[in-house]
Amino acid sequence: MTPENPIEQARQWIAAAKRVAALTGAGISAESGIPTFRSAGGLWRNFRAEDLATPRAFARDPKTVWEWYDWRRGLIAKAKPNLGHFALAQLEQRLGDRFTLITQNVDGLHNRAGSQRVLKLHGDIWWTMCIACREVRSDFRVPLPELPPRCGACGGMLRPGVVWFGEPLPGATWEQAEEAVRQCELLIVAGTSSIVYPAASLAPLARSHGARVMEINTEETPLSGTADLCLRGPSGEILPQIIES
Ligand code: BJW
Ligand code: ZN
Repeated sequence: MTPENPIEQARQWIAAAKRVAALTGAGISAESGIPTFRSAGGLWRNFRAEDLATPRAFARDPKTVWEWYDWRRGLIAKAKPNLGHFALAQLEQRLGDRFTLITQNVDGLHNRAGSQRVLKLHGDIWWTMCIACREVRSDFRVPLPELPPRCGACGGMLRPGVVWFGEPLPGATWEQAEEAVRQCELLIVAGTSSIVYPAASLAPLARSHGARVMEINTEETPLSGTADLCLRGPSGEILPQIIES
């Protein structure tokens, strides 16, 4: 059932909830000019993003995978957070630790919008990890001087500090995300196709613990049928309307 005024409904739910969690995906950064994974603009040199985001692709051809990440790092470095990112930062300011932001994105735009506590389920594009000594470091250079880059400590090959298909999510981060979702009264799911697991299991987990689930997306997703409220449109327009006091 669609309420008469879904924006007003969403505002009321946010105002009434003691604890709120939000799960974001690539769509929230689309209005910052960053292509999503499964849109037409998600293609790079005719590769599908999903075929590059795998340990197998990296083992076979680390240079090509790094070239894709280097290209994305360049786009992200030039991009600015949009009104959707800022609205969620504002919600954190208002609710403090009664709000948890969980993101699948690796672009760091939530941090740049002012969000202080961000649970990054799929890592961060500005982190590198040495495949030999496992050291994780931040590296903000764009472009990187050498592809693939090498570890300053041991000379081993570095990989992007992100989570690829078939790899486990960072354990502590995932546990905090699950806990926040179990505790919340409202889960806002914005700009994700809701097809990548285990992130996509957070909405059903919220519902099974009695929370309302609100989806914000320009298109229908597998979540739409079970969400309590679907707001159709760009998150950069909708989030400010439902969050601004
Ligand atoms: C807008 C908009 C606007 C556009 N406003 N909206 C069943 C259960 C559990 C697991 C599996 C399962 N079946 C298969 C699996 C395995 C797999 C999986 O889920 N596969 C599916 C594709 C079926 N999952 C995994 O492998 C995960 N690991 C795992 O399960 O480990 C188990 C394990 C345990 C112990 C030991 C070993 C293993 C890992 C998943 C990692 C995903 N990684 C990536 C790459 C990250 C690095 C990088 O960025 O390069 O994460 S893939 C990619 O997809 C990226 C994203 O975070 C993720 C989700 O995509 P997202 O954000 O939803 O983007 P899009 O493009 O799909 O959607 C954008 C949406 O925005 C669209 O809906 C638009 O309409 C919308 N939109 N503009 C609002 N302005
Ligand atoms: Zn090393």
